[in-house]
Amino acid sequence: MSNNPRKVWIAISKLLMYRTELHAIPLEKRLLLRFLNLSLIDMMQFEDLSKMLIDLEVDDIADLVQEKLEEGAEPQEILGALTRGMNEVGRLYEENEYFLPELVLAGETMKAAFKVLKPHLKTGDADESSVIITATVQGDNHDIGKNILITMLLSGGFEVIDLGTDCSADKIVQSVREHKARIVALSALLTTTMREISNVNKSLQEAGLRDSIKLIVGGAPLSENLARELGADAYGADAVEGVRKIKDLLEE
Ligand code: B12
Repeated sequence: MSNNPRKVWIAISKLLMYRTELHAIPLEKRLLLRFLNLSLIDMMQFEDLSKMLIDLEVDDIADLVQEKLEEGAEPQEILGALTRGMNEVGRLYEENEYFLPELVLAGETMKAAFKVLKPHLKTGDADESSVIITATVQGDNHDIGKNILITMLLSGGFEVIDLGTDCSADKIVQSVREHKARIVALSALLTTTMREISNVNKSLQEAGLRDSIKLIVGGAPLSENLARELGADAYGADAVEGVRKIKDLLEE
């Protein structure tokens, strides 16, 4: 057994994964689901990257991303493949095939891949430098998507103040005031806490700051309609759309 705590954690997670695979779901359903999903992924580009994420190969994924970049792959395509893998991890979790240890490892695997990809993501130069405040809403600790958005904003020439995860409306209001921000970009991944967005909207109104900022939101459970319903000015389905919409909002 290794003395490296991270390796021990990975080994335990994989053991847990096989244990739950054996008990949780009837074998034939599991095999059919896996066949259908992996077949779909097979038809897409860079399926080896998606599969490596699904298989939680945290130690090897950085090398594969590097290899793809050296072969001339577009960083956006690599990001797309990683996101498809992540979506499949989410589905496996919903189907009780994966559990919390696998979600944690998937997060670590995505972070390892993204570390290599990060310097290659470019969105063009912003002609206007404006402060953007980013945060994940209160009660929510997911930050991988938000951090991708931040990287793309920074590489686009924007100034970003990141308030991290599980962020209260008060902290956001305080930061808008302090930095004279023009954009607040909120991430929400949980249906249970996504309504925090309307709390932030309300707190900004009460502080008399709502008219001076634009509120954009993103995250898996949201949609254009839901975003509007919660009081946002815009919704971004992914980081690329997010950056484009932020540029549009700044021009309004
Ligand atoms: C990794 C992960 C985790 C990791 C998070 C690690 C981290 N540092 O972020 C850990 C293990 C901590 C975790 C914990 C939990 N998770 Co979780 N997690 C995931 C998983 C598998 C992937 C999320 C992710 O990183 N995706 C990849 C990134 C790139 O995508 P993204 O976040 O959607 O971001 C993109 C866009 O949405 C958009 N975007 C995101 N934010 C913003 C913001 C703006 C302004 C804009 C414009 C765009 C934008 O751009 C991004 C890049 O293109 C998802 C499943 C899924 N497919 O989403 C579940 C998922 C979100 N988790 C889920 C759950 C239930 C939990 C837990 C409650 C589990 C538990 N029992 O404890 C806890 C919650 C803890 C908490 N309080 O937050 C559920 C939520 C279900 C629901 N309907 O609410 C999901 C959907 C899994 C599932 N299918 O059931 N999780």
